[in-house]
Amino acid sequence: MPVNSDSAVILVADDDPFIRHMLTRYLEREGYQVIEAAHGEAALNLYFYHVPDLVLLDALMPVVDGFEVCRRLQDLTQGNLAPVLMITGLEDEKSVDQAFEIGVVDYVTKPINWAVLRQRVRRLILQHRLEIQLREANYQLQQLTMIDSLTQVANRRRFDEYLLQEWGRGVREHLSLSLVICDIDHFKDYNDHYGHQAGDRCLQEVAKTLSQCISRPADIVTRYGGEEFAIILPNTTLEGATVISQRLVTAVQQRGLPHNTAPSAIVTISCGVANVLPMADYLPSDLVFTADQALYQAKAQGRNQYQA
Ligand code: GH3
Ligand code: MG
Ligand code: MG
Ligand code: MG
Repeated sequence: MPVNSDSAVILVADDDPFIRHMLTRYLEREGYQVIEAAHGEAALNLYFYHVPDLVLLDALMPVVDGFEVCRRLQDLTQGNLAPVLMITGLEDEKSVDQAFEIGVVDYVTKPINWAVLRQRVRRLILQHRLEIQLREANYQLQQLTMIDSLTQVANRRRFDEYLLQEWGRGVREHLSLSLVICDIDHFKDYNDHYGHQAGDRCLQEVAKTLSQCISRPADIVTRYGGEEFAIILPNTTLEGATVISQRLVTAVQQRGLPHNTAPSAIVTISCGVANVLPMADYLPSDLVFTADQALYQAKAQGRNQYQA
């Protein structure tokens, strides 16, 4: 039974037109889609054009042989190469060792035993697809560990990771980095008055409102702590960060969530803004400290505002 005729694509590279034709006919009858390459260079180009599920690679071809094709594909795909099945007349120990060392996952010998070929092709494609699914699932899981389950914005773990990453980029590329820390005003009173569940809903609303205020793909809103959100703004000047901070303060105020025990009777936030040109001998925590100091100022000067 073929793996699945819907989409499995096999790249067949062989300089012998007769063998190539036989392979193609056989594999197409098995339900696969086949792309033919008559030499190594063509195989390299076609690989990136079609991104096949499997490569059937002749070992001996003029100019760029199968070993070299595999080596270059490994380099260019950085470990994401589709399985390569080598078809070879060479069965000496050195050739076999060399094939496996450069990342060929299996081989069949000429003259071709068609039943063996069919089974190997089937198994390799199934394995490859499972690996892709696993990789995708792992990626999704990895993403989940970076999201705050209550507010759906990035969590503290992601904050730490992203700040470090962008700090490093700032050092290398001499880009300034801004950070805004937002804290909900009188939030303890909010919980005391409306209850903890309403408090949670308020956090969700504020997170959503803050997220709507940022537009660059590199900017991220994170839940830094209980009722504190930190916004990382890579490659952003202090002026840029203050513009965004004002937008954040205004947006939450205009959202108009009732807060009867607060002086303004609505939910508001205070923000502290900081900006640095990252240096190898400073620490990202210095930026957090500066933003925190500014936040303290914003609270001291009456809340519902930002300070830099
Ligand atoms: P200020 O204006 O100075 O920021 O006053 P505040 O009351 O907001 O500050 P404080 O730090 O005293 O209180 C923060 C409150 O946030 C206390 C805590 O109960 C609440 N909080 C923290 N995390 C959560 C959460 O996940 N859900 C809810 N409902 N409340 C939370
Ligand atoms: Mg050949
Ligand atoms: Mg707080
Ligand atoms: Mg607060």
